[in-house]
Amino acid sequence: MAVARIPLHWDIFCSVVDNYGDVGVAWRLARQLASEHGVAVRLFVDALAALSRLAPQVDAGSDEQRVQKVDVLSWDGPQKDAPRAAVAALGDVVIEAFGCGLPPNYLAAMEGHAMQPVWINLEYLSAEDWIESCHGLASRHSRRSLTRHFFFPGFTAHAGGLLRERHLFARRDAFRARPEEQAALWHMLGVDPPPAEALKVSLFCYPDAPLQTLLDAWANGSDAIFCAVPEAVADAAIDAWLATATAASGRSFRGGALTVARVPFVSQEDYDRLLWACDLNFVRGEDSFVRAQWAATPLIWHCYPQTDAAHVAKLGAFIARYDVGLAQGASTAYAAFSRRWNGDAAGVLSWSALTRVLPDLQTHAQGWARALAEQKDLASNLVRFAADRV
Ligand code: TRH
Repeated sequence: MAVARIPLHWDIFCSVVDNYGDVGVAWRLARQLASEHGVAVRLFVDALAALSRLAPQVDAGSDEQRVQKVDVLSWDGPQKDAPRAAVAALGDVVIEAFGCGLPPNYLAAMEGHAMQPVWINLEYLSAEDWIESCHGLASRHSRRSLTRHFFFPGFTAHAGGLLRERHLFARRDAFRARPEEQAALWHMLGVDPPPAEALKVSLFCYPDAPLQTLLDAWANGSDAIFCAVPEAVADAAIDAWLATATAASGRSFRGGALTVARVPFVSQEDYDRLLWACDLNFVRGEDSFVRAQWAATPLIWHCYPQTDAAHVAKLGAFIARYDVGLAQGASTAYAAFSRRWNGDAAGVLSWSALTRVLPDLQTHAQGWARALAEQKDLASNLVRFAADRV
């Protein structure tokens, strides 16, 4: 049987729409392809300042640089031509992240090439069933003699998988086994390590989350809560709450049973560690949502808000998969809390109901991560998908 050849040169184009998810996924994928699959990766990003927040080694002022085995290049988006050097050597595989479009001269070069690159549109993650029937489909370009393939990340074996590095679980478990590393993380974040009895929470959400209700419930409760909030997250609600709190130590503020720590926005690696250090993670969008699942602890997802409430359907599809095997009480409390957090009036933001089922959710999160990790990861699936088409 012929062995498929792994394509050696990959170009990834990413346009930053808003936030950090697009570039976060593209950067993670680029690094994994380069380090685990040994391929040469050029990552084109039109807003290097966004990338340099999650990857501080990236110089936002440099048009071309090599960071963690990835060639990072700046481009001006799909309306303008790419630098001539980029077009002179095309990738064997071209990933268009989230339908961002490709530069006109790059498209023309692809069309004119005897061995056309495999062109893949990497789509947004969804737990909805319909993605399975669209995953892998090919579509002819309307004007050019080119074919694009649609690749959907997902939670089942019939989709493209999730980004997961080879030794991720081993690194996570080693970190959790070493209290001194956890203490070092808190110090690096500018706060004292939380007391052992406190429930450690990280909070990454969109500004419209009903945070005030939650902060009040935490502050007025009887159990100690330590909540780490990266800077620029939920500023209005956090600032309003901080005005009622007293300064504790470093970046920490206390009010009732709640301590809020305003921590810096850190690199992707350190953000993983923050998720691993916490007992409950509030995450959002796409990439932090996946990372919290790999942390194998309970998570509350704030889905990227869409005007037609499509995010509520997306949330429902995720919960329908996630809660299989959860005890009835835990499933009800989890769904109600998650729905309300995402603006669905059918939900209820009951912290007391959620906190009662946290032990169940903890066990469940471990089983969920283990089962998901039995599937192939997204980068490996992409490599195979491309190899079958070169
Ligand atoms: O930033 P986001 O809201 O991104 C969103 C989603 O991807 C959404 O689907 C998309 O449509 C929209 O962008 C345009 O959330 P997300 O996906 O979790 O991305 C955040 C990235 O930031 C992720 O890679 C983790 C990283 N991060 C850090 O590296 N350090 C930090 O301190 C924090 C809080 C996040």
